[in-house]
Amino acid sequence: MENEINIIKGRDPGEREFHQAVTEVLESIAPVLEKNPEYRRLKIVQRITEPERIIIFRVPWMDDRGGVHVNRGFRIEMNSALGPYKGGLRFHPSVNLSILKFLAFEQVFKNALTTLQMGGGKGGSDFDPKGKSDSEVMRFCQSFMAELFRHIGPNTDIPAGDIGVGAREIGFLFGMYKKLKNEFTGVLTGKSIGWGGSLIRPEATGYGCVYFAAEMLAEKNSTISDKICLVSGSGNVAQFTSEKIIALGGKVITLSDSSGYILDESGIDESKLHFVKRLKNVKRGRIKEYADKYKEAVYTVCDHGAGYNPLWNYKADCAFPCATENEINETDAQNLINNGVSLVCEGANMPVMYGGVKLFLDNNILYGPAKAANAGGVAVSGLEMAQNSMRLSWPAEEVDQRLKIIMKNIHRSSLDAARQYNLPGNYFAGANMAGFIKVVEAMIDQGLV
Ligand code: NDP
Ligand code: 2IT
Repeated sequence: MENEINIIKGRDPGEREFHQAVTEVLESIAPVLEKNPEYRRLKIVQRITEPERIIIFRVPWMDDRGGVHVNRGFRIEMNSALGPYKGGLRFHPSVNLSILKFLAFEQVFKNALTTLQMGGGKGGSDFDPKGKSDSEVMRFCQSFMAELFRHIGPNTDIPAGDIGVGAREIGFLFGMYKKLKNEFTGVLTGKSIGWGGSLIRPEATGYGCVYFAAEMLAEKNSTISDKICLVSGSGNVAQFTSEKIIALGGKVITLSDSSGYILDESGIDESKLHFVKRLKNVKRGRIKEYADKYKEAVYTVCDHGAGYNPLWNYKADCAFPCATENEINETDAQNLINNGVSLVCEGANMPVMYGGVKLFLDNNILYGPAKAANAGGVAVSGLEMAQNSMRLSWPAEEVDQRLKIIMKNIHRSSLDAARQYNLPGNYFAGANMAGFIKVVEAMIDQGLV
């Protein structure tokens, strides 16, 4: 296995995040390869780590003062064994090929776990929507879609949102696709409810993450009720993770953005969360403003050079990292353990570094890995596609019920796979194995393509 990983690293040196994701998956599915020698003969590892297609393109756009800008657009079409490529678009200055390849790779197995018919993909741009006017964002989205439209379609590749891409961006992208293709189809998910979106899609990643945490706790005869929870981020996933924790009787005491975090030991209740939603989704302000408004909260500026994040260093029961990748290093993981945290459930993609993952597993922390725990978002995207195909919309209760069942099934299949390979309670290995086997069996059925 080490040899295979080294070949992948040597082929694309410098793709740090991609190598990290590949190493985590390949190390945990090693027992599956041992048991199935034909996977090696068929070069499954080499095939599954090589994207089916990568599209990179220029995105020129004009700001409100007439200044010209050029960004880079990407779409990684990773694997279509289980269905059309499916996965989000990220607009953030840090976006590069390595980050999108890691996200696309993870998406393949995540989508497999949902049991819906979706392959895996990811895309985006190094465009920074922060501080841009609505018209600048619109012009950027239109230019981005002016190239992307020829590569996607409702049966080919169906993008959605991720960091920096929410309902506003999906609307502008959809409008341009429709104009260019002269077709009103379900080519994007995360659309607004009035024109083809699904109820519960905005909530789905966060709600699903908490449903997954509740399943893990139920295994230990426990519930979310009265649990003190650390949540990072303050975007889509953090907001709805917090909303569901609060609804189930838990207490959320932190939220963050890339500038800093707030600690509110009295608990972020429904009305404070409503303030955060307006602050982040309408005003597009900073989390610091929470502490300006609520005097019981303390704001701490993020110190990137500190080597640890103090947000993860408070007495708590549960942690829900919902901001971005690699936000919990080994020191943070040890701090969480020392503070009595017994459950870590990932709303973000790959928020815990591999050293931290190993610490959680060694210390019997209930650890819900991203590809299982945050699969609720893409699962409801799959349900949005189903509703679009039928030209029908299901009521919120129905979508939520289906989401709950899907999260329950992902929890079960991860546990079952782990038990089958003598790793009881190891959701990390279990989710990787269950997702991997499903994709590989489909690849084998479909021949060498
Ligand atoms: P949003 O853009 O809505 O929110 C992102 C949040 O994370 C913001 O609070 C942002 O702060 C913070 N953040 C982003 N980048 C960094 C960084 N480099 N350092 C510190 N903080 C950062 O995105 P989402 O909530 O949609 O996504 C959050 C995570 O969840 C990502 O890992 C995403 O891949 C994952 N995810 C999202 C799904 C979805 O359906 N949206 C589905 C499954 C996973 P700031 O405002 O300062 O940038
Ligand atoms: O990481 C993810 O699963 C997402 N950003 C959601 C993808 C989707 O297609 O809904």
